[in-house]
Amino acid sequence: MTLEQYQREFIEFLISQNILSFGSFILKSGRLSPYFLNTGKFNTGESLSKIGKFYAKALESYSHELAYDGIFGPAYKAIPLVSSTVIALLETFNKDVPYSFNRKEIKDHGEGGNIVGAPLSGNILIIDDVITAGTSIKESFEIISNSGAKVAGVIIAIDRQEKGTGEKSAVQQIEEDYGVPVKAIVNLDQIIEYIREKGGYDEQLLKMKEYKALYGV
Ligand code: OMP
Repeated sequence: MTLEQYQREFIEFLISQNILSFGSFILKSGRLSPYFLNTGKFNTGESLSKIGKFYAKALESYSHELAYDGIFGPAYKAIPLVSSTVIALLETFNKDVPYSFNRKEIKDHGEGGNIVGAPLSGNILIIDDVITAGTSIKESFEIISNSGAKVAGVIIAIDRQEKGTGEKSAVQQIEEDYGVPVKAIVNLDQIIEYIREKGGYDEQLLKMKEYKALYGV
């Protein structure tokens, strides 16, 4: 398992901000998880600025596999993620990328339409926080294809690498069903590697490994 420097810094940042926490958490799927990613805690200017830079860095490192014309962030949680990522792409990599997000409410007056920001056309990358079973992300695929655009791929913060309904992970299933790459800034194996390298997380490490043995792919 290799960990690039920015990935190490990302995990460090998540832990320091309590965005990645260890304990006992009931997931949407009903599973009891020893760790949880709470991106609702990207709630200051500094943390938002940093998360945008990490997504941008990951997008640059996957650029040979992931080509896109615009980025879509599904409401509500991915709206600040897409906004901070396009700012970071401009400021760090000098790339001015169109972005958009959806409204959850149907708008029947004014400019109309459910998409705010750049019109969806060409190859659109979806940005989101975490995929466990893959339920939430499917809506984004529908929104993009209903607009006549194509999904270029997906970028998320953490790939939990756990089984969906079958033997594959939700990420693997989406890659197979839609034929697009799904990339993460880091995955569960890398988080495990990080806490192993760091030391002092013996109990958490044990629980993460148990969880992986039970639900991992
Ligand atoms: P799926 O829709 O099952 O892919 O789950 C994704 C959603 O699960 C996220 O949008 C969150 O609401 C929630 N979640 C987290 O935010 N962080 C986690 O570490 C795990 C989950 C989860 O419940 O699986």
